[in-house]
Amino acid sequence: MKEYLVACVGKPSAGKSSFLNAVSDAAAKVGNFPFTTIKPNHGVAYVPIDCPCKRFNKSDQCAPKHGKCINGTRMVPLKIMDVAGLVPGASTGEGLGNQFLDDLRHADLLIHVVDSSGTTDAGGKVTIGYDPINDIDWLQSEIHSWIFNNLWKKWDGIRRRHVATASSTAETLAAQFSGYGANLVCVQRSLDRCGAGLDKLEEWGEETVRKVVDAFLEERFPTIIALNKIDLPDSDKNIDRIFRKYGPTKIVLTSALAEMFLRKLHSQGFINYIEGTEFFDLADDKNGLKPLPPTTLTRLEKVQDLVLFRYGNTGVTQTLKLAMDTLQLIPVYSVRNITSFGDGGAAGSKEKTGVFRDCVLVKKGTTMGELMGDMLGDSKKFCQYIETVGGVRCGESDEITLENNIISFKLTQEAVKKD
Ligand SMILES: Nc1nc2c(ncn2[C@@H]2O[C@H](COP(=O)(O)OP(=O)(O)OP(=O)(O)O)[C@@H](O)[C@H]2O)c(=O)[nH]1
Ligand SMILES: [Mg+2]
Repeated sequence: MKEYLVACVGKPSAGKSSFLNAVSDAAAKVGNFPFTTIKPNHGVAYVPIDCPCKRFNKSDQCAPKHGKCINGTRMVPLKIMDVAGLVPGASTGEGLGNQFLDDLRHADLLIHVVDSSGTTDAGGKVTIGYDPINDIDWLQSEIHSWIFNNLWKKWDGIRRRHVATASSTAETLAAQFSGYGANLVCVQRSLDRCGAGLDKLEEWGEETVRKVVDAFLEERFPTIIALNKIDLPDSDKNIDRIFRKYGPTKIVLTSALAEMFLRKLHSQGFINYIEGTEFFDLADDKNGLKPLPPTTLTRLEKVQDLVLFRYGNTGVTQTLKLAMDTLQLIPVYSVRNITSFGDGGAAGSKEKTGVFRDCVLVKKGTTMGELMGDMLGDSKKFCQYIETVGGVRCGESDEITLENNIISFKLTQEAVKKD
C-alpha cells in the first residue's frame, strides 16, 4: 500500500523542524540559527477524521491497528519529514546546495513553512521588518529551477532520442521525471494541465519547457503554505497582506511553538488538550491533572491570548487536514465482516478483535480493483467478490467514494485458511 509523505520546506529558521515536532513523534533539533537541520528528519503525524464507528454506534469497540480513535475521532497516520532550509540560489548550489532538494523527491506534497513575523531574513538570520511575501514566490521558483535546470542541460540529447525512438511526449518526459517519483499517468496529467496547443516535443524551446515544468510541479508537488509564528507581534499585518495577495485556499495560520507547548503540557499531565481546537482542561478536584507552576500558567495564558483566542487553534492540525484534502485522500476501512465490521482475526489466531481495525488513505478516483491489488497482491485471485455496507456488491471498476469506503474482500475458504 502506498504511504503518503508530506514534507516541510522553506527557508532556514522558518520553523520546519518545530512544525514536524509539533505534529509528530519526531524529535528534530530546533534552533534560532540557520541550517540547524542538515539531514531530513522523519516522523508520523496523526490526522483527525470522522470514524464510521460513531455512525454505527460502535465507538466502544473501535480498535485501530495504527493510531487511535477517541469517541469517533480517528487519528490516521500520515508520514511527514522536514528538510534543510533552502536559500535563494539553492538550485544552483547556494546555501547547502541542491543535494537537499533531492531529499524532496519522495514527498507527495510540500508544506511551505513561512515565518510570517518578519523576524528572519531570506537566509534565516535574525532581523526585523523583513517582508515574508518575498519567501512565497521565491520557493516555488527555486524548485522550478531545480527541475528545469536538470532537464534543460540534457535537452539536446533528450530531443534527439525522442525523435530516434519515436516515443510519445509523455513517454519521453516520464523517463526524465521518474527520478522525481513520477509515472506516466502523472506526466500525462501534467501535459493535460498545459492545455491543447503544445507543439511537438522536438520543437519546444525554453519557454515551453518551463511551462511544462510548471505544470509538472503543480501536479507532482502540490504545495500548501503554513504561515508560521503567528504568536509574534508583527505577524498579523503581514498575514493580512499575504491573504490579500494569495487568497485563503492554500494557506493556514500556524504557531508550531504553541502546539509543541500545548502537547508537552498534555503529555506531562498538566492539561487535557484536544488537538486542533482551542480547548484544554486545567487541574480540578476530579480530573487527576497536575496543577501548573505559576510561570507555566502565565505562559499558557499568553498562548491562549495570542493564538487560541485570536485564531481559534494553533493551525497545525488544520494544515495536515488541508494536506489530505489537497492530495484528495479518502479513508478506506477494510473489514472481514461487513455486518459486524470486525476483522475476525486469522482463523485460529488470538489476534485482538475489534471493529474498523484497518484504515488506509487512498486517492480519490482509486478503483476497488486497484485497492484490491494493492492490499492483497497475488492473493487477489482468491477474492470471490467485493462488498460494502448492507452487503451491496461492488465491481472492480467502481471508484471508491465516502459512500462505499467500508469494504470487505470476500476470499475463498482456501485463502482464509492459508491466512
Ligand atoms: N515564536 C515562534 N517561534 C517559532 C515558531 N516555530 C518555530 N519557532 C522558532 O524559530 C526558530 C527556528 O525553528 P526551527 O524549527 O529550528 O526552524 P527550521 O525551519 O527547521 O530551521 P533550519 O533547520 O535551520 O532550516 C527556533 O528558535 C524556534 O523556536 C512559532 O510558531 N513561533
Ligand atoms: Mg530544521
